[in-house]
Amino acid sequence: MKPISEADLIINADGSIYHLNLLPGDIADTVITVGDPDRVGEVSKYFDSIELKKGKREFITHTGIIGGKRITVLSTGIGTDNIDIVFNELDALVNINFETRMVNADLKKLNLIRIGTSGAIQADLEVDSLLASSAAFGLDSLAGFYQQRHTQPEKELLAAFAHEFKDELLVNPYYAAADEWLLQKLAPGIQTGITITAPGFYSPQGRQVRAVAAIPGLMEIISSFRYGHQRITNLEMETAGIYCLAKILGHRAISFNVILANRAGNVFSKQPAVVMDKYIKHLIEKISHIL
Ligand code: R1P
Repeated sequence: MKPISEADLIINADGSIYHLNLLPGDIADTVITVGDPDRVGEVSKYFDSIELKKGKREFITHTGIIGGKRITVLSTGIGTDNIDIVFNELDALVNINFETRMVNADLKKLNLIRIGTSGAIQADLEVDSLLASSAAFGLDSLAGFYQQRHTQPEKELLAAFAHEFKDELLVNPYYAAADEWLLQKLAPGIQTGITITAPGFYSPQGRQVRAVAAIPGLMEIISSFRYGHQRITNLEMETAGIYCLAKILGHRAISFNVILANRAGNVFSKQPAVVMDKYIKHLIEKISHIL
């Protein structure tokens, strides 16, 4: 094995990783990711103590202790292009020796837990409820740049999904599932479903403002899709990239979605900040007790 080059793995002059601005050792083995940089403090306010606050661009990190457990919370910003940066750099921080630029012999498995917001597409999913993504379809192109191996059942599920679009979908959707262990530990009692990760907020999620949609039937196609007992429950912009890269890099990941909108009923939460705070408190208590 050769050392990873200085151009492929950029380390800043102070020894920190290029975008996240973090040193190896700055992150805990359990990392909560949030989209909004302002949400980082909304999570870390529940820590008993905070040992580190760092940031660069939209990537704000706090590491601290809650109930004797070390936890990091980090903002990713919006979209799977940011997930590409965050997940590769988090992995490098724990699995690459920055002195030798060699991959460590013993690879670390991080627990990566997204606490995000999302819109439901099924009428029976209540606004202000919490959903854990059992799996996700990615309509973005991130997975196309990695050697992601779909199993035969996954290939069949993807083919059935793509078939619904006739020839209208100009991207190759991909599929990735949540970590089973994290689902069992953290998601009992929480509704689950397949999430769609879109490469945008407006037309890629079926919204019509002024720009004319290329796939006018997008919402109908995804909400009526059924595969056995499985259905698509919600739309957001990171989960498929998170599940795909976590699997490729050997980490555990789960994505929790606070349902702020119901697109079927055209309803949006009246109290998004209050609801988010409730679920942050609930999840952080669970994480600190169980993991
Ligand atoms: C869009 O408004 C953003 O909100 C959702 C989407 O995935 C996208 O990032 O998640 P966050 O609230 O975690 O950012």
